[in-house]
Amino acid sequence: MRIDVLTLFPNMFTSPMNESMMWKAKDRQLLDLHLHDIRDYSQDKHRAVDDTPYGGGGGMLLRADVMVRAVESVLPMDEAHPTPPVILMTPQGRVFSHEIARELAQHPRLVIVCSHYEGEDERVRQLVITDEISIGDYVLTGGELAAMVVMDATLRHVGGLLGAEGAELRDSHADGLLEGAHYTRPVVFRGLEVPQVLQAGNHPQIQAWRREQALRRTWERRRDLLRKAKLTEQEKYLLAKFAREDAQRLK
Ligand code: 6GU
Repeated sequence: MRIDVLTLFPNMFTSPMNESMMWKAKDRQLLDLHLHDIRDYSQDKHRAVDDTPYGGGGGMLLRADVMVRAVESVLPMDEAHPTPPVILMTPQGRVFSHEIARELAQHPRLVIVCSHYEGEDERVRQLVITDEISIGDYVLTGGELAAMVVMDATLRHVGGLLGAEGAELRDSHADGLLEGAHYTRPVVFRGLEVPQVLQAGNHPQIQAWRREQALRRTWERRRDLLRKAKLTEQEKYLLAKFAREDAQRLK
């Protein structure tokens, strides 16, 4: 996948993108990352990229001419190449999720625009932006960290990045549930023992136990996720049991 990132702070990406998974993605040629400094597209003698808003109110906005020139410079201009999604990172976007990461991973190219200051001239959206993404309900000083979150989560779904085949299918959120507990050696640590069922090595029993643990953890921490999860009759029965246990504790 080719990703072009437009940013005022390209250096913010160098260390994170050269470690761990992102480094692996580049090493395996699953990621072809191009960083572009928005300032290079200013034609102003002071390399200015922002200006004051019409109507006052304070703050500075990224200028439409600079931003549109920057985006158009990275878009393929021939018929043979379809226009990639041009994603603006902004707290006003749709909230990023596992599903959106999978959706983005289907594209051979993405263009990611990092917003800054108090935002951008609305005509940037109207002219070149095709999608807007937020990573949650809080405000960051710029879109760079959010862009890295989106790239990391997306690249995990691009073929061959994950070590164990299909590890992304076992992830928290892949089936709508959180993951349960995991253990490695030693069998007893500070008096805490690995559950018997895992030690015994009966795989159908282990599968059933893991599913119940995932269900229990989701019930305890993120009950909102259970409404969307696909559950068997047996699992719905377990949820009813958890609810009864909660009710017992309240008595
Ligand atoms: Cl994408 N940008 C900024 N500036 N703040 C955010 C965000 C993005 N997502 C959540 N907060």
